[in-house]
Amino acid sequence: MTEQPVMTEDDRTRDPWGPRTPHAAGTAWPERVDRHLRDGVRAEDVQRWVRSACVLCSNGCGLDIGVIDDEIVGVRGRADDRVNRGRLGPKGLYGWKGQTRDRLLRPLMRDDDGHLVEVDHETAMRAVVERSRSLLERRGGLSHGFYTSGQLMAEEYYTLAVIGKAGLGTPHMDGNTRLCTATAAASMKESFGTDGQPASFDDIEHCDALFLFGHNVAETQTVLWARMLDRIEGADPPAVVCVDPRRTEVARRATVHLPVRPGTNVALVNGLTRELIHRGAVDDDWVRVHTIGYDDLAAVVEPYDPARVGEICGIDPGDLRAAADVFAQARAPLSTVLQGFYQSHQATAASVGVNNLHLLRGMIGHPGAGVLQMNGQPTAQNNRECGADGDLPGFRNWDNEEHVAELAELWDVDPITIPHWSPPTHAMQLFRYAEQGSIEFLWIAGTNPAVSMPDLDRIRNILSSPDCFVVVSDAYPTETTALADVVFPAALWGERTGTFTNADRTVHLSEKAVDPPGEARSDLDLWLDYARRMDFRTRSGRPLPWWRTPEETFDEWVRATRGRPCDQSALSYERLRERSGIQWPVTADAPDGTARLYTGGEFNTYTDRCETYGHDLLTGATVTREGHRALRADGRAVLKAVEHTAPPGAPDGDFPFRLITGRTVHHFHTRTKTGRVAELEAAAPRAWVELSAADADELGVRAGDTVRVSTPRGSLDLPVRITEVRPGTVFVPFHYGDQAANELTLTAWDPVSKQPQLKLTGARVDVIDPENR
Ligand SMILES: Nc1nc2c(c(=O)[nH]1)N[C@H]1C(S)=C(S)[C@@H](COP(=O)(O)OP(=O)(O)OC[C@H]3O[C@@H](n4cnc5c(=O)[nH]c(N)nc54)[C@H](O)[C@@H]3O)O[C@H]1N2
Ligand SMILES: Nc1nc2c(c(=O)[nH]1)N[C@H]1C(S)=C(S)[C@@H](COP(=O)(O)OP(=O)(O)OC[C@H]3O[C@@H](n4cnc5c(=O)[nH]c(N)nc54)[C@H](O)[C@@H]3O)O[C@H]1N2
Ligand code: SF4
Ligand SMILES: [Mo]
Repeated sequence: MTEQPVMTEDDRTRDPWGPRTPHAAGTAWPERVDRHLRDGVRAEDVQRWVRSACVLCSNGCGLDIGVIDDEIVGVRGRADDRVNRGRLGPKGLYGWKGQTRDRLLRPLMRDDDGHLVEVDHETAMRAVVERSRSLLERRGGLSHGFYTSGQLMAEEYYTLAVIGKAGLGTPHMDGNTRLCTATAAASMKESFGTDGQPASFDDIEHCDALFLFGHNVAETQTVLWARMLDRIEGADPPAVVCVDPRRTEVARRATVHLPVRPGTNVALVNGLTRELIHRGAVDDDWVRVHTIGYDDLAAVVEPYDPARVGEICGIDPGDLRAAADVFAQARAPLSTVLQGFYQSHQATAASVGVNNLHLLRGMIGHPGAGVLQMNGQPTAQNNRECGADGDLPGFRNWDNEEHVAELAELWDVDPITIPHWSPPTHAMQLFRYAEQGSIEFLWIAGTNPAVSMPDLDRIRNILSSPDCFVVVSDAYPTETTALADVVFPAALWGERTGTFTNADRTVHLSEKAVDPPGEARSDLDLWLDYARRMDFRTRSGRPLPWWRTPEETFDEWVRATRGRPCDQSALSYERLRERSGIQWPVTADAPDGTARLYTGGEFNTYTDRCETYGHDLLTGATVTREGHRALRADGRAVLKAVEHTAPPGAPDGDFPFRLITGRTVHHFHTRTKTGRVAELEAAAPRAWVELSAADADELGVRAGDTVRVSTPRGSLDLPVRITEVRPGTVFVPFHYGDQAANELTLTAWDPVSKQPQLKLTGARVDVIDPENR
């Protein structure tokens, strides 16, 4: 192999994707190594390069952390990594710099006057355990709730799942993954029987059509977009179809852009499905052998002719036909789906609709053809696999007694301890229980709900209520730690060892590079310490959990996956040190991992194997075990569709605009890291609102003017940017705690995945008289 040039000095904040390495269909993606070191540090000064992967999005780019004297001084992409072949984007290159500023160094506890004051770990943990014990005695496990993250490590989620389910016996446990990728999981469970990404990023090299449904990949997974661009600019480029109300960078490079009216995705996918059927593009033989539900599906979509879809979605019917032509003719279509679909009122139905398109053509499980129901956060997949989002570990079905019994056996506890009498509590319900007083102990780790949850005024009230004891572990002071009763300083990425899994099932090991600052501890250590003091025990009297180190925890976790769709039983830290990124399943038969699922057209829909018995996509009503058995899916994928319905909180006379919210390339979420990095902060220091030129004209405002954006929940004064957003729609980034988009959003969610509707609120825009500002 020839040595690849190392790209160092380019300013990746201005050129997020870096230079092109175009290549032809079916050929390997070339390497290009990106590196960034602290000012004044030369590569040869670095004493150690420590194996890791980036934790600033679900792409999971492999990288090495450069260390001098117990300090992180830079990062370098790993050329041998299957995900990025050396590349890093702006967050990956610069994000680590935020880890060295303003860290929480000691635990905090609220004193009698209501102030948060520094205490030692012993005092803080003793207070937590006392409160937890007394509640457990008085009220039982149901008084406890846990709200975590998509940014911790597999070892941490699994340990928490065991503590919550086998120690406390509470079903009140969820992640911010509910706001993020609950719909990815839900849509795959409905169609294929279990969670688990069918496709591989390698499919980008093989596809001849790329469909991006509500996914602004150019800004949110910059390295994945670089990979797509290298196909788009190479020989035999794929056709690109973009579904997004804004003319994003993806839309600019698309063959067809469908700028749908927010909240109408189901009408769109129904229209595309009908077009496939009417074009005779359905692979009848494949559908007959490998799916169920075709007749009902065809009946539901039939009324969605291009004219009607054009009207509902506000798009040109000719563009819908053009997009359908691309899908109908593709030899290997690859689709990605993300928040434009997930954070809406019919999220699961719309995302299942994309699965349907692939199933109808048998375009799944072979090179280039497949679906990526994307993740967003770097470790969202682990939260789902390990069961810290309420699901049972290993994609087990809470409604299946045998699955519960397997876990009881594994953990050596009575099956009755493991909550399985009702569906796990989803995040929005968890906060509702805290609001109503039934949850009196809430442990929050690795998330900042006082900025990221909808309807913030309500969330702040819940967190600051004296009736709920709130424990928060975070690395920085945040809007959420400010409302806590106890705060633990957390060790961050690079300061502890653990594993995480990206959006195409690739597991990486991230090794500890430096010590955490002050008294910061990993979430694993915090939860193990809590469990020891609570003295949870197995049936035979062994401490529960009985493991101590990250590696021991990982070995226990992979044991829990044996025989399940996410089987990682042949994976170990040792293997992960040999190879940069391995895709599960990893078994004795497939020790190097598995590129694609469902290659033989057999799905996880057997009643004894599936993760859910399914739902009515319209109402969310659950299907029973008997109902599922009667369907006789038995390894066949499930086709299902529903009518488009009007979204709650849609525009009306007082609030005529459609407000959508989302991301910008330079910041990650609530900016606790990226807001502390000079390069990224300078690139996007404050919030704004995007208006179309037509709406700006109508309102009589110019770029830079301040307008007031109001909804029934609140209002924000924001400077205007004029962009190519669809007229009638306005966009606000959600990153800024001091001007939080979630002051404006509503409490509403998809009936199946329970993912909140963060992408649509009726809003008004008023010009602020400069005199009265
Ligand atoms: N720079 C950056 N990258 C990130 C993150 C970050 O904070 N910053 N976060 C990571 C995480 S956790 C996630 S979940 C991902 C999210 O990644 P994306 O889903 O790509 O990001 P969003 O900006 O939330 O939403 C995507 C697009 O949905 C469009 N949209 C809004 N409403 C609708 C609709 O009704 N229909 C359709 N079809 N589209 C609509 C928006 O215009 C927007 O361009 O990004 C990950 N990567
Ligand atoms: N309006 C609107 N709202 C949204 C969205 C949207 O598009 N629009 N997107 C939603 C989505 S997809 C997501 S993913 C969420 C993200 O929302 P959040 O998860 O609330 O956002 P983050 O800023 O990533 O918060 C993570 C917190 O964990 C801390 N942290 C990082 N690593 C660790 C660790 O190892 N241990 C501990 N204990 N703490 C750590 C960080 O400092 C930070 O405070 O926002 C959701 N909210
Ligand atoms: S694409 Fe995602 S994982 Fe890769 S460097 Fe950027 S933020 Fe990190
Ligand atoms: Mo997310």
